[in-house]
Amino acid sequence: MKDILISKAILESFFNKLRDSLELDVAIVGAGPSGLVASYELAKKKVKIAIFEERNTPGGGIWGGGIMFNEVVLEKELEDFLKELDIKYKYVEDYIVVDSTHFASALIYHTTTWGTRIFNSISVEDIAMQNNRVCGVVINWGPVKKLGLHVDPITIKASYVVDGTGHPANVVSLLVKRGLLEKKTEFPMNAEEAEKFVVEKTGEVFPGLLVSGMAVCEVYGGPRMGPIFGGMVLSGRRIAEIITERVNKR
Ligand code: 48H
Repeated sequence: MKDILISKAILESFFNKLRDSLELDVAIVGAGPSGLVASYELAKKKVKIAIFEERNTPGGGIWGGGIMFNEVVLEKELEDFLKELDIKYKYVEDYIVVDSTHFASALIYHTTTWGTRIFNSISVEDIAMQNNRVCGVVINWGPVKKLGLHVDPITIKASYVVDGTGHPANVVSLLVKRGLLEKKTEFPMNAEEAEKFVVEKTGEVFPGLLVSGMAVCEVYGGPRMGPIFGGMVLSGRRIAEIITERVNKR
């Protein structure tokens, strides 16, 4: 029966992929723009990396554009990045505009082409810690979290974990609730300030744990920026720079 061969192909392929991802250089939590860009830059440098995304659709806030008008805006400094990824864009006055479905799918396509594994429908429900350092993520199925089922998770080891979970900073919050870290909360809209803030503050918040994208604003009390995504791209790039420097030093 051919149907059984189809089932076998899926099981073998998925379990090989997951088994091979049990020990990573970098685990990124959340497949939003900052996590996708960080993974793309790191995968190009042959860093062993996986993204865990609790929804079954990687792309985070990109798809929705601005109030569901599916276009996103980027600063003109990002033109070279768009060209590198063969992303189509246009100018409206001084800003670049990109169709959000094209942008999301291009980031997903390029990072996975370079070797990033994206585990969608998998939620990070906790972190692993040793010697006061974050050393991995604790995963479960996204629907298990959504339905509140009592199902124990499994652990993935990672030299670095990136909180790319957007507005709620879900990974950082796991340390905050244990009294291991303090955080502020996101400030009101100011696109110009926010775009600089998010890049400047991107980095390590706790040994082994880095924070990217909107989670940076939540952790350090930075303003939000609405549907402009240059800061998210640059924050992802900054994560890759920091981790590459550390990996090279080792
Ligand atoms: C697995 C998880 C978990 C978890 C959440 O919000 P995102 O798009 O992330 P960023 O920071 O790269 O981009 C932010 C941008 O989209 C945005 O919202 C902007 C610019 N807003 C400005 C404004 O003013 O509003 O994506 C985060 C992803 C999502 O896909 C979540 O499903 C996922 O993380 N996620 N995945 N385990 N515990 N928590």
